[in-house]
Amino acid sequence: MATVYLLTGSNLGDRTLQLQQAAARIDQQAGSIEKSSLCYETAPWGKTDQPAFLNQALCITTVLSPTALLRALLSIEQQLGRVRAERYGPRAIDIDILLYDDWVVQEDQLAIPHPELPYRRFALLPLAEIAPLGWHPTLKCTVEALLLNCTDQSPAHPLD
Ligand code: PH2
Ligand code: MG
Ligand code: MG
Repeated sequence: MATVYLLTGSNLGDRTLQLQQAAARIDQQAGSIEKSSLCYETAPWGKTDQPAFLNQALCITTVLSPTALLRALLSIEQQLGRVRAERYGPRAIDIDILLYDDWVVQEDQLAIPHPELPYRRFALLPLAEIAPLGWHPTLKCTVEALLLNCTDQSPAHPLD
């Protein structure tokens, strides 16, 4: 059984509903949700002329391998109506694998830890809420330390 941290995100349509639907399907189809962060409203990163995102970090336990988990998550994105368009562009739902135990995976379609995690406050802030002591296996530091050292200062605020 692996412990995995995911990040869900949405900036099109009913963002709250889509994060809720994604979490429900992840729990049914990908692994059992053990912890979830608050939903954070976050400024768009990478391509700034698009609506603000809602992002949420989830901790799941799963028997799926990283590749099988990726397939399950892509299927859930499709079930929720995701249409793949431009890189970093707007999306109804995005589900990314941030950390998979202390595994390092480098394949064509899958890199774990998520390569951009250290540079993204919108991912580190919700992740640090549920896993401050989560371990980054290549940078050899905690999530808390990544957040402290993150140069991205884009606004991100928890919703209650
Ligand atoms: N996802 C992206 C690009 N930019 N910005 C925020 N705030 N949140 C995201 O989830 C996000 C983004 C590509 O996956
Ligand atoms: Mg993403
Ligand atoms: Mg993605």
